[in-house]
Amino acid sequence: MQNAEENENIISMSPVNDVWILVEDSAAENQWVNKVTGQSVNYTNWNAVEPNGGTNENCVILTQSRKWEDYPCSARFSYVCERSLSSFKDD
Ligand SMILES: [Ca+2]
Ligand SMILES: [Ca+2]
Repeated sequence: MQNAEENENIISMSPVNDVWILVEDSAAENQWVNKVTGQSVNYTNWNAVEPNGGTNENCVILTQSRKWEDYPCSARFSYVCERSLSSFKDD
């Protein structure tokens, strides 16, 4: 999850369900990290009252309102996987 465009892309791929995005603050509260890259997130799109879960909610879902909400990591949602285009190429 790098930017607003990617946010939109994920919404368009998953028109029905809320989905996990691989962003967590499980290591340090309110220090949101992209689990794919290991980097701090420089783009966020929190819903109005979010994040509001403190240490009980360390994972992030992308809702149909295009906003992020922190959520307990034990909940079940679909995952969105990021993959670079080169990994789809044939040799
Ligand atoms: Ca948290
Ligand atoms: Ca929350």
